[in-house]
Amino acid sequence: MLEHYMKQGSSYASHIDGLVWMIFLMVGFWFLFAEGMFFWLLWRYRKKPGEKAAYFDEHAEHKIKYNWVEIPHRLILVCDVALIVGAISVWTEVKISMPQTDETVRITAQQWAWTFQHAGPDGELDTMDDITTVDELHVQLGKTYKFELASKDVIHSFSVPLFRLKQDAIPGRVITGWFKPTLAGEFDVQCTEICGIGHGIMPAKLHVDTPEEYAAWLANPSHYLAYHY
Ligand SMILES: [Cu+2]
Repeated sequence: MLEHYMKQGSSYASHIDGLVWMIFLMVGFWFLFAEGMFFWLLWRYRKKPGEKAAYFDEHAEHKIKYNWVEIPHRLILVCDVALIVGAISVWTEVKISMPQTDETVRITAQQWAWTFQHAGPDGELDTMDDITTVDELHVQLGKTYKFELASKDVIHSFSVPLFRLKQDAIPGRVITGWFKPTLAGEFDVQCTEICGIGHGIMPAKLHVDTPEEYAAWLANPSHYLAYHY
């Protein structure tokens, strides 16, 4: 189960996972360090017969305080800078840049279904051979896709865990983005913005096909619901 969700299926999935791991390790290290110090100090300075509680001398202990406060703070600052640089570079790659794409797919969300408009055999959208499907997206392994995401009614969110891709669909706007599938198979798409009573039953299937599988799908119109025109 967990292994299924750990699969990375797009060109940028490992970069996003890298950021998540970076945060996990940084937070994990400081959590263990702080809790470890806390319990060690509790034990080390526990009550002992004949020992009186001592108070810090503000000036004499300055160097100790400096070391315990300043040094961890500087290390945390270095972690923060690394995280900010990593986050900006991954954000730019996934959400801002648009690489050279091979094909465009149009994704329309509505209460409560996904409509996918594929380019068809000619590779162009808005032509006679477009293929429109409901709750079933077909893409080819290794091709780079541009998507145009829209909503007919309320805010939805197009989420493909395999790609580590999530993008809100906003009524009145066409939001563009891209992905490049790197793992063949059948995977989940799910609306991840609560969009009404049918939100929970708004999944779709993503088929990442090899070129042969994709050609077979194109050649058999009974597999899809309707031509666009
Ligand atoms: Cu929805």
